[in-house]
Amino acid sequence: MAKKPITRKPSKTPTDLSPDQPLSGQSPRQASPLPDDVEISPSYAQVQGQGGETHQTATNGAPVLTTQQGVPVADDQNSLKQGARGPTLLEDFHFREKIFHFDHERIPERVVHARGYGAHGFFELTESLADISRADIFQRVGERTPVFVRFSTVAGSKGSFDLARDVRGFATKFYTKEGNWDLVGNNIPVFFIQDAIKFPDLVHAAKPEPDRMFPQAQTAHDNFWDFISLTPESMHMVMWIMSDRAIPRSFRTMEGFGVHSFRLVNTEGQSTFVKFHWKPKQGLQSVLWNEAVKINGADPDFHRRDLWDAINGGDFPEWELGVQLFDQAFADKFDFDVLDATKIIPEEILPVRSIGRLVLDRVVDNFFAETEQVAFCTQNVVPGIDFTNDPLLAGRNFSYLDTQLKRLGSPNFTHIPINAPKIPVANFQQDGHMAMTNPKGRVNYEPNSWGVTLGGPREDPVRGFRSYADEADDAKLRIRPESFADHYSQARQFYISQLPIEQKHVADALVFELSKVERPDIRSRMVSHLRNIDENLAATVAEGLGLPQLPAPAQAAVATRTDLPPSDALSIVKNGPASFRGRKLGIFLSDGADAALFAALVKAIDKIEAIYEVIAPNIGGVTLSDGTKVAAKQKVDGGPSVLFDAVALVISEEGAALLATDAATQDFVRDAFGHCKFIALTAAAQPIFIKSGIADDLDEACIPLTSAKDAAAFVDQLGVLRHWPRELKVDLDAK
Ligand code: HDE
Repeated sequence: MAKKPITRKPSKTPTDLSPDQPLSGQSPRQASPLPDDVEISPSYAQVQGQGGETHQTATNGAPVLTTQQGVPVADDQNSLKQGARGPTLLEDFHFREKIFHFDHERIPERVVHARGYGAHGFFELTESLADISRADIFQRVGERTPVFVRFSTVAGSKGSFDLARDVRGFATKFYTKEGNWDLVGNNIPVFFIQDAIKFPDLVHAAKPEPDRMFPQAQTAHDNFWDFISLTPESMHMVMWIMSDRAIPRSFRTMEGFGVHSFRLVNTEGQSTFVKFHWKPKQGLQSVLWNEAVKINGADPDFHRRDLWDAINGGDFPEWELGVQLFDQAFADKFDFDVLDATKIIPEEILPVRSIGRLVLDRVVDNFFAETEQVAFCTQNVVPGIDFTNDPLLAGRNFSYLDTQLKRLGSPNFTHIPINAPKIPVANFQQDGHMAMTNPKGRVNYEPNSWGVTLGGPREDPVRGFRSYADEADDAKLRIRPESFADHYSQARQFYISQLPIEQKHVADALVFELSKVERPDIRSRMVSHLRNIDENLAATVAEGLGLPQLPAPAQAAVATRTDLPPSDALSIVKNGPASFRGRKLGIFLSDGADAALFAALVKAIDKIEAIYEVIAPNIGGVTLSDGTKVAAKQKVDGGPSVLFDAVALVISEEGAALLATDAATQDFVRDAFGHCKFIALTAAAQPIFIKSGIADDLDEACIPLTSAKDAAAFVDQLGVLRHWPRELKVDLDAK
């Protein structure tokens, strides 16, 4: 006799909090709401009615689970079998469709910038550019334009970690009233190469090596440095990626740059060159390399979680859009070329004029639909914004459309909501895979004589986009102009603009990366370039690598200029935040911890609109000295100090006795100390510092917590973020 088939009933998970629920272990603005229905039910499945029809309703009131054809499903747990133990039947169209769809869920990841994270927001014009550009978005002060921004790393694949040492993409799609404008920039204002024809080689060299397919998301390997050491034009970019710009604390604490010189064109057809800048209102902030490595293990999603939490907590990240505007006569004064994407125009020479603000205030509803399918194209410009002859930009204008077809599979990728303009589209393009917005009527060509109502859209010579009438009359050549030949002067300018501690980080990063390079000749060749940038830097790196002797300087097409002055705008530390606002304090509590001190810390943190998270010996939380229960956000070995901008240890004697020998706790304090963070500690926490071997080294940024006043004073200092003098004491490379 056939056995009775086993069916699984949907189980219920209780959603109401137990009455003795402890205090939350994190700032309330960060806490995510509990779902009101966590029942295992069909409600997560596709419930969107096409065109607003009402759903078929199940007996419990939820929408009925259906196939893609809308057929109601009775059993989604068991495939159709001949008898309880099979065979499984081919006629099971529901099972077939479900698996078929699943098998096709993935689309190719981006060939570069695969790992990214996006959010919605708006751009608000604060200063009119009407005299300089006819672009609608730059006309009316106070007007808001919807935007979608995607941040990314470059080299790693989609599942790689966030804190790779890498350039970050900063791509913005402006849904303007005259169509979509995409400003597809990076967090570094220059690029590795001057001509797009070298891009495939650059990317091949940076990605995992093709035979072994490692290392993932790292430039610390032979192929990358081999290519770079043979490409002197990369040297300015190398200074930037070896600086802490390549390990930002958060997307919110990075600058963004359009990199190329673009043009703005006004109603008279006059052109002004422009370089675009995004300046974070949050101030610049990066992490240390040792910290980055550990964050990648503790929370590979550190940057996406940070953006998600900030926006959901109501702390909307904001950037100013700035422009550097100049004309040909100004450009001609430089001995470098403004068409060369390996050069900047220092802000001290041409100040950045702020014309608007970007606010990100809404996370995506669906990662795939929005962040994964968003298709940026540098050639998406609007009337009033135009290209220059930067040869890198020209290559990009070709590449991005191509890549969208590859990834999204159809020329109709513009029909996907995240890519569609928010204004009507009218043309005679038609058909193709997955065409979603289809023209009606008989006429699909022009010119036609069907009249205004039936004949469809027409060109508008006045409103329409007209390319700037740039004149060119030259021979066809494969050649790089002389004006692109100086590869070292601005690299040097960047280096000398850094504070000593930042210069140390550049040297450390070079030593780290080149120490992973197996071939000594490549290491040495890199040092030969550094000699053209700064002799001290070259000597420090050579020593760090243990080179037997300094190689001769690389041959330079143009000798390095040593008269370019330092630029404060290039330092991260000089452009840090005004306060600890929006940053995260980790409060490590133990049972019996002083309730008043904890309350004082929380109060001070709330006052400056920062956030906190409680770390405890276990996730169940702790009971404070006054009997209050506090839930933990992190168990200590899941919440290492690298996740926080500063830490406070409010520990009781009994807590210290329990924790002093715990390896995770010791790592917590040693890392906070080694990473130059501000640390507050109760007297009872001392045994932890003793056992961790740092009790004798505590300095003025390790602040004793005895009273509520101490807690407030500690929080007041946190805007400095790091106690840099400590680094020189804890790092072998500094000795
Ligand atoms: Fe890109 N780049 N790129 N790039 N790029 C892509 O387009 C390319 C360059 C940048 O969040 C690709 O949609 C070439 C500079 C960002 O979706 C591809 C060259 C800058 C993003 C492509 C460059 C960028 C991309 C891959 C050399 C800074 C991510 C997927 C001429 C100004 C956008 C895609 C997003 C993505 C080509 C150089 C920024 C293959 C040929 C310089 C932020 O089309």
